Amino acid sequence: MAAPILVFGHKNPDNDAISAAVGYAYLKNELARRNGEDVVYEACRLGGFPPETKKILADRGIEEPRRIDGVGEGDKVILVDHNEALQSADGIEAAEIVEIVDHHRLGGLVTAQPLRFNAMPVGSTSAIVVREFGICNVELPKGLAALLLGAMLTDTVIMKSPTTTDFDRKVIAATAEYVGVDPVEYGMEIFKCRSNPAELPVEKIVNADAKEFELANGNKVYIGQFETVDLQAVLGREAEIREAIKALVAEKGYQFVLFFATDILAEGSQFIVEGDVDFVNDTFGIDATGKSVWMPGVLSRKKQVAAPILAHA
Ligand SMILES: [Mn+2]
Repeated sequence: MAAPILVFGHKNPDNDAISAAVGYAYLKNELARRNGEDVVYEACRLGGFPPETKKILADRGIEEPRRIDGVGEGDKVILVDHNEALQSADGIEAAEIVEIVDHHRLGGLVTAQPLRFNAMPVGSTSAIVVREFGICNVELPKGLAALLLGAMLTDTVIMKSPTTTDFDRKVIAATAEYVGVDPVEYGMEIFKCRSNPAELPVEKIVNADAKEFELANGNKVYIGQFETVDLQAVLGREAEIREAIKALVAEKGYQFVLFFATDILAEGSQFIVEGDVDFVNDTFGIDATGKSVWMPGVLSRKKQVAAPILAHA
């Protein structure tokens, strides 16, 4: 048998990146079996587990996806929850991308071969994956449904994020009913099983959910988000966080690093910026020079943070 087709989400994987990969690999294997195709799909991940993902996988008896660091010539891959080379596996330019399932902006990857590209402007990749089970008429196992539901709830911040669409609300409601849980209660449980920010190493806070982006001028920036039910515990570490992101600016040559802690209960985020702070100040009309700034209503990196930064000339 040929080598497995690798299915993976972005670097510094969040709950959606890993859950969507596990769910989509399962669906593709079921379809391959149905069609008698001699091919295997393997869910992988490009980094450590978020605590909630590890817990749901264990609770539901689902095998943990293997960690890979890079891909290369001859590898066939399916990208989920991203489509930008900067956020993908090292060596992605040499691999063959056979499919993409995503809910982000287009970020510049070029392919040699035609591919299946399933993109929707919705709250999570996992919701697109659940929809595919329905379209393909493949039964979604309850444990996998619980995993994907968890990812739909973390990616939409329990449906509070402005990225949440009617489609997301419908898929979440139907999946929660199928699993037999209340979606809001289940979502709160998931957020609470994240580690206490007072006890985490500062690198984990800064890098847990961070992505690189390239500005129009070719410079790279790093935008990290930490979602929490305990904002004060994160802000108690502000000086350490500032030192850590200052070091990232120096080491990696980022134009700036923007770290923001999102309070999912108060529904807003606290910005901490190092590097070219003026760029961020201008983009948002704020003064984050040497001090952190509260941004009420800001919950989505994609829509409310990265998009305005990338649009800012
Ligand atoms: Mn996502």
